[in-house]
Parts: sequence; structure tokens; C-alpha cells
Amino acid sequence: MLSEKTFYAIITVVIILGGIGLGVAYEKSLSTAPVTSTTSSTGPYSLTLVISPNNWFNNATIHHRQPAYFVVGPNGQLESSAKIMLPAHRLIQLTIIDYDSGVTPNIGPNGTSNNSTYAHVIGTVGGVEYLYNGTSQFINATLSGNASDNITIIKGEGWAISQLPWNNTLGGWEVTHTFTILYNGQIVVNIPTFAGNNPSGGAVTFAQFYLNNTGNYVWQCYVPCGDELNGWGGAMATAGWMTGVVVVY
Ligand SMILES: [Cu+2]
Repeated sequence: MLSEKTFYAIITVVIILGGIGLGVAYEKSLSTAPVTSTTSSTGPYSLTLVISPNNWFNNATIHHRQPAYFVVGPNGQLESSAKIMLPAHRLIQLTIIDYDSGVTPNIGPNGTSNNSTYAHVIGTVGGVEYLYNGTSQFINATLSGNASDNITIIKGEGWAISQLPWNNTLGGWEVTHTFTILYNGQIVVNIPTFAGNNPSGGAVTFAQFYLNNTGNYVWQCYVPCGDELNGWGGAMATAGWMTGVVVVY
């Protein structure tokens, strides 16, 4: 028979283990709650977007291959970009990983416009975006910042640019897509992604900005990269592809 002392020692161990078990269960239920932020509530907020070309759009069009923005979720999974949640009054650190490439002869609010506004970086900290990768390709000499022009790209810092140029040789803006945020129809942020002329595509763009009004914004790409309607149908007109809302809370 157990002594009284041993008995109470066992009871104590059972209670402690039970408590740990409860703690683990509680912790687990917390960790399955929706993650709305990848950083603390006061520090910079990180948003990573991926542009994937050639996504299957639908069977009703000959242009099946449509480009789309995706949000990279907290565990690395790709999520819809139809509705992007961003905090107000906090530094947003945006990284766009663009697997697409190619210049565009048209840029702006319709399929025939050629509006250089959308080739400019607007609304970011310092008025610049930082380009990584894709920068060793030949581009218009008006943007002298690539290896063929003997300009040094500082590793780890990217290449700060305030606009992307027109490329005479390729006959288009060196912009593959834009991530443009509008509030009441006005451009708040415009971040063009770099086209380069790398046939395999790919460039990474980093930019920082603040959104200081809570409420619903619109995001839209301004390179007519969809099908039909001079490029403004398909992906360009479908939430979660080349347009969507930004909810600032
Ligand atoms: Cu686009």
C-alpha cells in the first residue's frame, strides 16, 4: 500500500501534468486562430505578394493564361489577393516577387493609354522602390543602374529607383505590372514592377509606405495585362487577379 506521502506526491504530479496538458491545448487553440499580422502591432508590417503568369482563367476564352497577384500567407502558402488587410499608421514593407516579364507599350487607365504616371513610384518612403534581380539586363540608358552600364548594385540594398523607363529597343515601358492603391479614385501608392528583358522573367521589388486613412481602398494593376477589352478584361477586371480591395484597419 502506498504511504500517504507517496500518494500526495503522485496526486501533485498528476495535477501538474494535467495543468501542462491544458496549457498545451490552450496554446494550440490560440495558434489556430487567424493570423492577421506577421509582425508586432507597433513595428513594420510585412506584406509579400507574388505575381504568377500563365494561370488558368477559364474555358470560355482563348486567353487561358492570365497573370495574377497572390498574397504570401503566414506559413508561406499562396492566398487570394482579392482582399488585402493592412494596418493604418504603420510602416508597410511590401515585397513583390514577380515571375512575369516583358515590356508594355500601353500603361494607364485604358488599353490604349500611354501615361507615364504609372511608370513612376508614387507614395513610398523616399519616393523610391528597390529592385533586386533582373537588374543585369540591358535597359534604356536613361535609367543607368545596371551591370552593363558599370553601375554597382549594392548587394543587400537593392537598386533604388523612382521610375521605370521606356525601352526604345523593345518598344515599351520596362514595367510588367503595377501595384497601385487608390483611395476615392486618387492614386495613393504606385509601385511598378520591373520587366527587364530576361526571357525567363523575374524581378523582386521592395517598397515601404504608410496608409493613414482607415477604410476601403482599391488596388489595381495599370498595365493592360488581361485578355479582351484591349487588355482590360480577364485578370484586369477580376478581384484576386490584377485588382481587389485593400481594407485599412
Ligand atoms: Cu498586371
